[in-house]
Amino acid sequence: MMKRSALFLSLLFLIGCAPQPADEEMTEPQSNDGQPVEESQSPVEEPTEKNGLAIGEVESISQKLNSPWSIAKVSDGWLVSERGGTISRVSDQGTVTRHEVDLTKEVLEVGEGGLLGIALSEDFDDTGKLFAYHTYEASGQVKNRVVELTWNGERFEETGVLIEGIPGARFHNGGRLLLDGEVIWVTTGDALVPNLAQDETSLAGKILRIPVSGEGTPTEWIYSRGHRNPQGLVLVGETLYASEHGDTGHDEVNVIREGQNYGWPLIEGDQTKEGLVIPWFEVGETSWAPSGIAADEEYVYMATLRHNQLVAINRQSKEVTTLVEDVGRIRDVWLEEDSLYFISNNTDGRGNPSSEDDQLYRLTIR
Ligand SMILES: [Ca+2]
Repeated sequence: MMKRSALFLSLLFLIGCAPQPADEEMTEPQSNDGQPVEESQSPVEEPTEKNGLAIGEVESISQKLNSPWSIAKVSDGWLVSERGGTISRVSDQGTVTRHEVDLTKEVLEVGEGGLLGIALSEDFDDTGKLFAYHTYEASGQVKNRVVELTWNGERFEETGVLIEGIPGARFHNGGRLLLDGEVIWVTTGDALVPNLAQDETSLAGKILRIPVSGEGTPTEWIYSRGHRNPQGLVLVGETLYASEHGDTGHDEVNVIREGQNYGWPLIEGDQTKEGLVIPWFEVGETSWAPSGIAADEEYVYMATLRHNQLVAINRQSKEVTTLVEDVGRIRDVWLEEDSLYFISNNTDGRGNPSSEDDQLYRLTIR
């Protein structure tokens, strides 16, 4: 990992100077050199102490995932959503079994859209119930919806619809889900129409809080507005964090509170304007394209796409610690006991995949 630092810094410089056509897009070759990961051949090393974290070696758990987007732990392994419309079950031993999802509306895999976030009910192992966010086409327009799925032992079937008609586009579809008891949090993108993020009658550019019962109307579920393309969500204690892509650099992590306006497109990054909330954290001039996030008492852990890193942001000092920087783009992260689990995202046309990509990895941090 250390040997690549110089290369990585020069790449960062190149990326920083290049035009930035789409938030997640890579404009230069990545530090990922296309070779299979070789941890298994390395001797076991002592963890590296860094800013209070004991960082172990990155371990590849499973390989050959197809454009994975979100991960969720189940009792005997993992569920991984894949953009084309499948959900892969990954066993604790790393065996991948890919399953179709029976939907009443077809998944539209376009640009950044497709089958995106999944969120499992707490009793998933008994009921097989989960929620999923996916892009679809309606009357020639790109839209997004959140559906309830049930695992029937062989496939995932749509067993309910929570919300439909969320504005979509080739880019900026949002798509992260977070289930917390009887409510589900949903991030939506501005669907490439920035002003919709300020429009209180539009579901675009919002964070929604939807009762699982479906009670209420969609506009009543708008919890916060002024978001460009939020891609990560995590609740730690009472604090809800969301990661979000800036226009050119200035990606944000916000602490989300009810009724607040997070500024897009009126302000970006640390610009200020009365009545608008400035980010809890922003990345500066160079795009990171943050995606999934996880958190504990001390850190927010964040997967990044353009930045090709998994980072830990100290919740007090906001100091950033690089945890992983040599697997290419990273889409999602999950914290489980002493380990972070995360997925690369090199197979969706924007990365530089190895023959084993995409992969689910594990990193011990304690
Ligand atoms: Ca903002």
